[in-house]
Amino acid sequence: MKRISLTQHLVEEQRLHNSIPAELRLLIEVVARACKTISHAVGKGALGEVLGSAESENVQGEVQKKLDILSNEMLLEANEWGGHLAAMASEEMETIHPIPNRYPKGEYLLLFDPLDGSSNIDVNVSIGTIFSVLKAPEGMGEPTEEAFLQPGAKQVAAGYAVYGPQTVLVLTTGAGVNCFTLDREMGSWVLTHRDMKIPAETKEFAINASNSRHWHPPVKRYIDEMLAGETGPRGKNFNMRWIASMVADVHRILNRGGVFMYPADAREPEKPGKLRLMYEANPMAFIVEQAGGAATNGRQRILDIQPKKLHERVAVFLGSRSEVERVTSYHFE
Ligand code: AHM
Ligand code: MG
Repeated sequence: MKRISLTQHLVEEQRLHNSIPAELRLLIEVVARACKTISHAVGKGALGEVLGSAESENVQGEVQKKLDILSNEMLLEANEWGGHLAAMASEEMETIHPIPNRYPKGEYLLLFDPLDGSSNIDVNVSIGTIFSVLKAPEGMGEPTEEAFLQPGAKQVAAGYAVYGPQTVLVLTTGAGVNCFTLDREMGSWVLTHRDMKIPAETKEFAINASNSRHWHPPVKRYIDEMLAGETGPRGKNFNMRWIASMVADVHRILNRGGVFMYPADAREPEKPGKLRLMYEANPMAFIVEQAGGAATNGRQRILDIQPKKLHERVAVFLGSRSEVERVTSYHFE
């Protein structure tokens, strides 16, 4: 197999599509390098004394794990000094993180969920990093939270890493989706899955069924119809998977199709769903659409939503196009 490194791929994409200027390439490479460092820490587990809770909560009121905080620091440190960013924002930080004055500033904004799937950290199940890249608005002086509040359609790049049996990095810059596998001996990212496409049809769905008593009628109907199997209205049997790490569930769907759901439900109407728009739903929606799939909040394309605040939550239905269209249409009946 001829090995194509992440760097070579990014340089060639720039030549082909003119979509990855040098600063953006640097940004992606720095994020990828930080993911390598996180992967190493995750892989050490108990031996690195990195498991368990830190004695703190994040802005969402969730208890932070030691690795949540470590991963956040690794991403901040890696991305501060390169001159490619104006500011960063993270699930683990209440406010934005401007680039310190001692470093030059660039034109990009980086958002991330440093370690997604926190409940899986201590039990050796796949977890990952999700990131989203926006351009800072023209003429922006000191970066503010408002600068980040752009619809997902404005993303110039998005990606995620999965720390699982293999460490992989999935990336889009708006010209399809490619996957790189970390060669752990060489320490390099190697292109292993080119132009990934999600099958339009599927027989697999992912949802946390323990919340079913809170679901709204369109979601209940959609799931009930699938559970009814061959003799029900769908006329076929469905299979269910739930890893509780969005990165791992989305990665499965990117490889073999499926539909992933974290709906809003009858609890806390001011908090639609669990997942966050800016650094979970938007980057995943960008990737899924670039792979031929679809992503909505049940009523609207996720990438069209105008964010109102940095840590805003959103309902998520994403994956195989025909299933996302079906469950979305049920919301209008
Ligand atoms: P996190 O960012 O705090 O890890 O939360 C997000 C995760 C997603 O990765 C996953 O899909 C979901 O939460 C799992 O939720 P649940 O605990 O309801 O299974
Ligand atoms: Mg998360």
